[in-house]
Amino acid sequence: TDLDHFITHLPKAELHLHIEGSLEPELMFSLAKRNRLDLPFKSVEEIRAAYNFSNLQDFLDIYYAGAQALRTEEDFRDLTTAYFDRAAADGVLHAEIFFDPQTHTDRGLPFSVAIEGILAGLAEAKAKHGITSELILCFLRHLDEEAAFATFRAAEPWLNHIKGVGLDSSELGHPPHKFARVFAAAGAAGLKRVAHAGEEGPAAYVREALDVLHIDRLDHGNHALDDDALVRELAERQITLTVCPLSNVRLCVVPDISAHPIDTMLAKGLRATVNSDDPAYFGGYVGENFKAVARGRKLSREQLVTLARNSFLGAFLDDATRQDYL
Ligand code: ES4
Ligand code: ZN
Repeated sequence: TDLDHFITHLPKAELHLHIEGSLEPELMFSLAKRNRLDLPFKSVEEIRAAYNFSNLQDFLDIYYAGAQALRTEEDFRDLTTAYFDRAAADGVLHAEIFFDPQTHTDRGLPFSVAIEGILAGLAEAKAKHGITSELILCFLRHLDEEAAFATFRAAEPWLNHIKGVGLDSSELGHPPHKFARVFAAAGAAGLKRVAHAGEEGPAAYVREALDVLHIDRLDHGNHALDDDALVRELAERQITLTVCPLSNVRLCVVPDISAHPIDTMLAKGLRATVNSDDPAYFGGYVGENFKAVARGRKLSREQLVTLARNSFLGAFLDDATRQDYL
């Protein structure tokens, strides 16, 4: 349709994408075969049938299990190039992607395997599609602060290739302040700081992410809407929110797409963006996320342009490159 064409060709940046969450069942199967692993599933259909979540933890259990198929640098490179092929088809010009090193180092892979494979994929995507990218290292918040520090130390040889740090995994019970010191160390090392907050957690976690972690960008932020003073501050400071509509539906953060607050966020002056989170698990890449909210919330072309433009305003680009994209 005309709307689909408009969305596909809208230049956009993706700012919230877990590379491990782009592992499609087909690739999971072929990696398992290549690595001679036994998967707990007999078919691609069986895998997809298991993707029936009702909350974040149900999803995370399956997401961490799926990541076990990733064993070699080549696996991480293939994962990354597959994502960028999809992104290119969706009109993505720039992507800032998350990776979860602890998911891999905790099962014995060296830190180098994941990052070197991903970096090879990023270089290939630039050569093949011209897509620029940045890498954001996420700490798993269900693990302790010392584990996060150990991960930060392991990343040291690659800090020139890492734009920022993030915070993901199980939100409830793991408030941002748990990682205050490692975020301070990352800031002192010149890294950007982002954090998942207000996905399942309360507005108070968003407040902490701002005041204690000193985040440069907010991942999700849905529950910030419960606190008017917080919304006013986010709007005043033009903090970018990386919103993930299909993820929100699949993890029951919102009841259905017609109830998604994306346009409410814009109306309140928030710098909201549309992103795909874990597209292999949630039913669509960034273009599908745009289409879902465009139809579900009857968004105007102007609102769609604002959302796409916000992605470049919120990207960690230098001023000259940002101007080129805008
Ligand atoms: C995630 Cl949707 C979501 N939330 C928190 N942590 C995550 N890791 C991967 N996807
Ligand atoms: Zn996420």
